[in-house]
Amino acid sequence: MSDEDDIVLSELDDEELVAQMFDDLYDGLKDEIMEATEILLERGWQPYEVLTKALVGGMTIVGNDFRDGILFVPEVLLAANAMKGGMSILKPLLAETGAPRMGKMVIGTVKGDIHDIGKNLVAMMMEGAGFEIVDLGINNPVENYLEALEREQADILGMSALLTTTMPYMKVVIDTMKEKGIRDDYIVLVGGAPLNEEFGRAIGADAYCRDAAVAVETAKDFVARRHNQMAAG
Ligand code: B12
Repeated sequence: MSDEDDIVLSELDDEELVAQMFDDLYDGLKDEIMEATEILLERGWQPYEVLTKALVGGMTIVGNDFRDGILFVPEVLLAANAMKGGMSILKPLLAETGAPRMGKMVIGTVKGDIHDIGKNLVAMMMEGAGFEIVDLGINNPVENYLEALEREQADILGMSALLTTTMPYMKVVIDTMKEKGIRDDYIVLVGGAPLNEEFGRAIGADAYCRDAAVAVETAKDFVARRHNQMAAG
């Protein structure tokens, strides 16, 4: 038995508990994360504080190590799953307290493509960063995207493709948005292993994101810029 097994979460002070949550998220320990989330709430923490300081804080470390090749997909999925446990407790409370929303993203893998691991990771990391996610799943024709963007009043469209044969379909979606005069109403982010920055630019996306951590940073940047523009006039 390691020392870890002897830790009683409720006996840690707030600072120690948050540090322990960072470790537990990193290790994908869902039960521990849920218990610690409850403890912080009982101690009077606001749900939004628990989300940003404990869960998102921990997930940022996971995201950075994933980006830097220190953590790999299975570990990140476990961490994301642990985080989801904590979020399942906070979600109803956040809805009540009206925590500031980062924005809403519609995300899906394009028509003809069934790869969804990367998309799911992006969705989870974005959710962890405070974005609301509408996940359309795999194999999406242009109509699915357009319908969801309008229905959900989304801010961001995210498209994923893992095949060289399906990535051109992203351009079909963006071109259709242009035809309908709605392209500039949304921030369009694209990703998937075969893509690159040049491709993103060529098809008229706002940005190509090489991984989930970059997706979160990029989305935050664009949303902040949008808010500033709106404030300016
Ligand atoms: C797992 C996998 C599968 C699984 C998919 C399971 C699933 N549920 O997703 C299965 C076995 C089903 C599969 C099927 C096929 N696959 Co496959 N697959 C892979 C593999 C090994 C890993 C992909 C993956 O999940 N990577 C891990 C994730 C985390 O990385 P990621 O997807 O790149 O996502 C990250 C970023 O790209 C970015 N990102 C991704 N999406 C988005 C979206 C947005 C909005 C943003 C901002 C960012 C972003 O962030 C993510 C997280 O950091 C790749 C090899 C590879 N190296 O990519 C081949 C690969 C993609 N597959 C390939 C092929 C050919 C196929 C098949 C056609 C095989 C066949 N003959 O049947 C079928 C396609 C079926 C179809 N119609 O889609 C080829 C594609 C070659 C090409 N040039 O097009 C690859 C490259 C393998 C190879 N070297 O040949 N595959």
